[in-house]
Amino acid sequence: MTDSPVVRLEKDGAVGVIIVNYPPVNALGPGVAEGIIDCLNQANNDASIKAMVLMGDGRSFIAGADIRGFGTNRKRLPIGERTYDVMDQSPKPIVAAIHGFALGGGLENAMGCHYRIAVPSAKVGLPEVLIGILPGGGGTQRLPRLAGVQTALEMIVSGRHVPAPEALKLGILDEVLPEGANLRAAAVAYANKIADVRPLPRVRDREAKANPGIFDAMRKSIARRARNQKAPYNCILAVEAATALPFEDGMRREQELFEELVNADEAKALRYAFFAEREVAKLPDLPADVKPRDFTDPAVIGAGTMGGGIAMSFADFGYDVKIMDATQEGLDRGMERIRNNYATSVKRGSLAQDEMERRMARIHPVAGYDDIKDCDVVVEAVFERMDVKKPVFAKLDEVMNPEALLFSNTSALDMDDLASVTKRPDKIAGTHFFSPANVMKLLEVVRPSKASPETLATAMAMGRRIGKISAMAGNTDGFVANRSRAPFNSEMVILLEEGCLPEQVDKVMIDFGYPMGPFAVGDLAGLDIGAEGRKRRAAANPNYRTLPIADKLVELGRFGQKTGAGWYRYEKGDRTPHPDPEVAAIIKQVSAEMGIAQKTFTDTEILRRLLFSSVNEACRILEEGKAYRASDIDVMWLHGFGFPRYRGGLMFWADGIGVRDVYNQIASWHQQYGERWAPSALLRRLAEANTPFREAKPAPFA
Ligand code: 3H9
Repeated sequence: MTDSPVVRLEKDGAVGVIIVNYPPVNALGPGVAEGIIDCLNQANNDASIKAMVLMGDGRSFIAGADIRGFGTNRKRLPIGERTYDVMDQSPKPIVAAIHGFALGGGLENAMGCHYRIAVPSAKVGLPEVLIGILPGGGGTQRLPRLAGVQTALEMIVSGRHVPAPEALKLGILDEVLPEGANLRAAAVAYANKIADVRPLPRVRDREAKANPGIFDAMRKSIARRARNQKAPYNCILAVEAATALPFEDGMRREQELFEELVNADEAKALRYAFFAEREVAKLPDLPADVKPRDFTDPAVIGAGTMGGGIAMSFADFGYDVKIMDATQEGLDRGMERIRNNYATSVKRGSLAQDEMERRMARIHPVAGYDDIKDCDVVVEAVFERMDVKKPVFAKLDEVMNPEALLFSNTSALDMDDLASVTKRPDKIAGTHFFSPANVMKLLEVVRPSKASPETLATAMAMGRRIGKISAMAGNTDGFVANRSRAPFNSEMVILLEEGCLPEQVDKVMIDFGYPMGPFAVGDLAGLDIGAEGRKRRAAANPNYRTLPIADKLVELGRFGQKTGAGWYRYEKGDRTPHPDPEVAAIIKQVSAEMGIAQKTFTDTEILRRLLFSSVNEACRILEEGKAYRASDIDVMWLHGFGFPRYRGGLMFWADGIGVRDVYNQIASWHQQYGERWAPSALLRRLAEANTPFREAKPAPFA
């Protein structure tokens, strides 16, 4: 029997098997809900069918509503006529048979069924909050009834994916099949077994009871991370409604709270971020048939902070990884640091002790090049200076299997120059991890001119295999992430020259949504590091805008947290930044010496001075063909710099202001401040045509 192109009904004895087929992940795209309803009705009208199974073809059960449909005019079925309503009315039992993912509308449909079984690798969840909405298909009313209010609250507010074995314990699933079982056969057998059970166990008929204090406690616990956002709070209100209202009224309340969110800026930005993160994996100018190479035996050179973090990333995702250092002492210290980092996670409760031991056992310290010569990929993470990296690459080229890929964790050096010391420039790329490398999600893959498509595809895939979001960047000074951020870093210090204080700028950026202010971040990273880069750039470019206040702090030995003083002062053993009158005095003195007039700034001015400078640089990066898309730069800002996700990213945020307003402001600052604010040619063109940044056509990748 074939009914709709995206959902079909097949008969298996007395069981009607309803199969969703909407590749790649069975989102509830056009026609899917209608198709399910149609099949349910047919099966209920067929006297030879005693029970039904709902399942998905291909990779997944149902991954949720079709996110592309939100914010469009696509009509939803009204309450009372949805799949869940038809399931509730069904006189015959329905079994959800889950593999892959049952997320959002997928889990909501599964909870509309009378029974739920799954394969062990399946995951279930209500991740709507992550795209700025709430479960709008009864999830906020059914999950508290099925799994208890506290569990539902935690799952809906976090949006986390719950593995099947845990979902079984939480009461969301009725059975998890043994490894390797045939899901369809097991589901049909299950349906036959329960075909005559009456009354039918409907989730809606259960009660959701909770201590009312848990809702305020949840609001309090998310206050910091959910600031400026509405969706997490509406999620809490909707679950609260499940405990206070009869089911039908709760459904209406859920709908009202959903409608408040779905077209708001927060949801638009989060949807944009979701698709930008998928787009960034696509490399449009590589041959379509290029395949990443499989790798099994990675090595990391350099056991410093970055090398250790990179080795941890491999170990965290199941790889055995070798790590070496120039000296035994460096290697011992590096292994000690890795152990301490894991131990901190164990102490915090985010890692189990036995898992820590398993991960430690995957990191193999080795004495020299001979021990890594058979590895298939190497990530070099030695000191960030060309004269240190070049001999390492020359040596690697000499000892490694000629097929091995050699990657460099550099944050700024010329990858073509580095590749030139080897006889395999086609097998070399940059892999720029962000610090701490085992925590930060961004991996910038830097593309030297001779890298082969396979090398680039493998570097991108390597990042994804170790839990990173890989983004391709051109081989330009600072690559894409740091280059687009550099003007922001200068502008924040220039603001001080004109009358701001570090704590004032930090407050504006925290209010905007950053987890920390940029001056506090500078203190964490170390002010001496930025000073090195400035010296190098000033030597290369006579027009380079120096930052005398920052240089003065470094001159005074104020390197940040590690010296107890930087932009802020720190008490011994405490990382809390305290505004420092000494810094205010230095700022005043240096500004006076520079003869710069002092003024006061509004929060909006501070925000725009920082971010517009970077928008302009991002346009230059695009016009030079150093990035594929504006949205790739947004992904880099989200995962490299902690830009607030609910604002979409740097360029999406700028689009919210409007390309013409951004251009006019930059042009006016160009008049006032000179060349550093010269608008890029691409920005001017976009403003003339009123084309949004996210639709900018960059030059071909160079
Ligand atoms: C919801 O359900 C609301 C309800 O309460 C009802 C309200 C009325 N829609 O990520 P991948 C695409 S809200 C549209 O690379 P993976 C994705 O863009 C929804 N498209 O695969 C990509 O396309 P392309 C709640 C979707 O294996 C392709 O599928 N559900 C959707 O790494 C492959 O995706 C969610 O929030 C979708 N729902 O991860 C789940 N899902 O190839 C969102 C995927 O053109 N999805 N696509 O780039 C995910 O988290 C992951 O995609 C998933 C698979 C874990 C399922």
